[in-house]
Amino acid sequence: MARNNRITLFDLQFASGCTTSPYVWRTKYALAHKGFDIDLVPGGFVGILDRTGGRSDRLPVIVDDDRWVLDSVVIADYLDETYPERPLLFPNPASRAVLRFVDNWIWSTVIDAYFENYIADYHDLSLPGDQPYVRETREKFVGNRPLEVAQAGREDRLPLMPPRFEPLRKLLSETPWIGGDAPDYADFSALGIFLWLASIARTPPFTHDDPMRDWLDRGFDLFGGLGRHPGLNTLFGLQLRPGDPEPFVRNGLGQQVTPTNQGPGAPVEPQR
Ligand SMILES: N[C@@H](CCC(=O)N[C@@H](CS)C(=O)NCC(=O)O)C(=O)O
Repeated sequence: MARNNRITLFDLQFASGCTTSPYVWRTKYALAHKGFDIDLVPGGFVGILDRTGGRSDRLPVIVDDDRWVLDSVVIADYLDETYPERPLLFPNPASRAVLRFVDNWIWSTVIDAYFENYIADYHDLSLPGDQPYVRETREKFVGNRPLEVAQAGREDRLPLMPPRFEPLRKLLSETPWIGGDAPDYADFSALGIFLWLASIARTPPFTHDDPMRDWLDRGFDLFGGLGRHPGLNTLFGLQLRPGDPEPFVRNGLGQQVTPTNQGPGAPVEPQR
């Protein structure tokens, strides 16, 4: 298996050559975590079916020697099952449950919140040959409006988003990685979603001092800077205006939701 330690991965790219799909991003991290070199098959949205020989119209897809594996989570399971002697993506049963929670929460917090705010950029950054397809399919996701109309006014919406990330900030103030002392697939999944955001965010979504930055920087630096493609935009530099909400709880990191019970007389009020 994996002749010469190489596995083929079909990429989903923008014109810059940068990966956009969060599912492909996490598969890149999964392959790197398992110690494989990646043979990348470049390409965009149009022609996935042809590139994969009719096997899939969605990506990621990997080929390990002659074995084709579809779907990012199936790929992660395949890698752990086939190569159990290499670092595990799901080191214990809880990691799978954490992945589900992180996926559900971050998808609704990030993808749903940011999709329309960057949807015209998403189109413009696509390969020229993909743009008609991207416009036609994505207009349906934004209520059949022109992408430019959906994106308009984002300067009023973007400052409302950063406070939504407080649960992740709190978690990361207590642990270096979502997976604990070392990153696991839940980190790679979450990093992949932020890398999707970095692939489209032509105006930054977070303030320069956002506490998530340390984890994001460490995550993007993993595996020789896997998340540092020059086509990616910085996530930091959102300019707030008077009246915008505080983007995160200052000096509140590490506080528990309720104080530790130290016996009678201990404070009981929830801390926010
Ligand atoms: N459950 C699949 C989802 C894959 C998926 O939806 N990929 C998207 C990119 S994020 C895709 O290939 N889209 C093709 C298209 O929009 O035409 C996985 O985890 O691999």
